Amino acid sequence: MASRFKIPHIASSEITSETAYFNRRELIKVAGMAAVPTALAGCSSAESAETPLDFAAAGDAGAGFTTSEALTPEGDVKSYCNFYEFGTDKGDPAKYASEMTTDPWSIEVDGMVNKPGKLNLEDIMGFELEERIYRFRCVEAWSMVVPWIGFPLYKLLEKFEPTSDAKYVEFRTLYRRSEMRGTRSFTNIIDWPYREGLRMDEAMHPLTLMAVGMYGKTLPNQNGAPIRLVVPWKYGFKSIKSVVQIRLTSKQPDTSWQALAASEYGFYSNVNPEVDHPRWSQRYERRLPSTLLNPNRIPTQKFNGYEEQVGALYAGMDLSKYY
Ligand SMILES: Nc1nc2c(c(=O)[nH]1)N[C@H]1C(S)=C(S)[C@@H](COP(=O)(O)O)O[C@H]1N2
Ligand SMILES: [Mo]
Repeated sequence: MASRFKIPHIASSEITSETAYFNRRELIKVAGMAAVPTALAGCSSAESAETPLDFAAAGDAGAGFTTSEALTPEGDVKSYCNFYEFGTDKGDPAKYASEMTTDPWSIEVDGMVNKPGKLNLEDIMGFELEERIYRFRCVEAWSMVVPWIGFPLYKLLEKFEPTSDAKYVEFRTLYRRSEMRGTRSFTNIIDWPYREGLRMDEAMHPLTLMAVGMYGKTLPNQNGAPIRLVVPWKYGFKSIKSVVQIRLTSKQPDTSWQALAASEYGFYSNVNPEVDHPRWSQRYERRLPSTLLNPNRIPTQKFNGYEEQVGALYAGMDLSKYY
């Protein structure tokens, strides 16, 4: 079992940076500059290279798959990020992810498939794109509503013909030290490359999205350009960014967060207000924008509000054991 004492600096650095972020926003308000876009408070150096996309409204998935809740302002989604390859502070990805080259790009798909192969950027952008407005809940208890643009993961997997031995899907992020300063840092805590996994039925579920854009445009690097996973009923860390490898396996894959602290980050990581993280409650979340004076605290919903769509995947499972 992973010891909690091995990793206290994660908790403290996250709490510190989060507090610093909220304080910064408060200071800006107090200084009477509330009209300054949030993006400027969080970052400023990253050049924005996003280009507009052609996409349809949510397709086969239908109405239950797109929420009508108010969107989180784009500036907050772009400036308050987790992408440890670029640092552990929430503002680091917006400052440093522009150092990552995202073109050319390819995803290798192998393992238990009849047709292993590769998708290049043109292939990736050739999928029919649709917009999905999803709630997104981080394990650290903040949340957002984001208009993603992408295609269901099952459409990608089908092209490679998974065999009947395929029970899980493993994902890996690009690991390029020269362009990812967080991986070179001495505060580096993750065993790179960043790895995540899903059970086959979770991967094939129509809610599970490969996103190539948000807010009508291609993804900013800090949000996982050129392509990232979005699994809206699971904690944010499952939604792996900047994916370069997809492998179909017969055994449950190891994930980066489990390797770091298996007692804190399980394989399933379904959003669940009834199962606390060992170090904090999961009953409530702070919907961004959230400030010290106006935390915008709301109750967390089971499966992040997607129980009707995905609850059956976990019928009979003890969710406090399979957390
Ligand atoms: N490769 C990679 N993917 C990642 C992470 C990361 O550090 N590296 N962080 C995860 C976490 S903890 C969250 S909450 C979401 C954040 O996505 P966002 O920054 O686009 O909001 O990305 C997830 N995907
Ligand atoms: Mo997260």
